[in-house]
Amino acid sequence: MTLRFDRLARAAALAAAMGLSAAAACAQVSVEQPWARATVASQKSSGVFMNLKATGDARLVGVSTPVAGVAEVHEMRMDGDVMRMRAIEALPLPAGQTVALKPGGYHVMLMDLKQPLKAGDRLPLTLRIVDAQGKQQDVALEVPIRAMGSAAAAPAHGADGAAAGGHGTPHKH
Ligand SMILES: [Cu+2]
Repeated sequence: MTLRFDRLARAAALAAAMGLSAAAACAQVSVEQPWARATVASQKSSGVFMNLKATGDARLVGVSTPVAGVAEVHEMRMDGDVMRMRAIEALPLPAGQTVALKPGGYHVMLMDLKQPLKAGDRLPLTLRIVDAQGKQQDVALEVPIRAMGSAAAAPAHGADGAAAGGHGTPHKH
């Protein structure tokens, strides 16, 4: 009788644990304030920025958009006095924490743009998220395109818009 009760209790505990892990596998990722930097005609690259928050531990492992030949997640870091950026395999999204993609920090890099990004338009962007259980989900966004990151960063007459602002450092991979 004792043994049987014990088994039942274990079964209940197991069910609870499975319930919990099932909930964790559905980690929801919320995307706030996404925006993409508008480009001028000759410009072939730009950045997309947003705040990401996952309900459970997850990672951003990829991005894609039909408007660019290449879309990558980049980080920026100081290398001596030079700010450099490079592609990263995955951006960790710890549970409950807001991870900011912003000029001068992590960002989505669009290269080989097939058309200029016009302020006021939107661009489709898909985020590929993998949670701690390895479950993959795609989050589709319509990202507003804006002319600038902030008023201070706006070039008055941008022969090359990329030359101004936090994202303007030369691209070095
Ligand atoms: Cu970049």
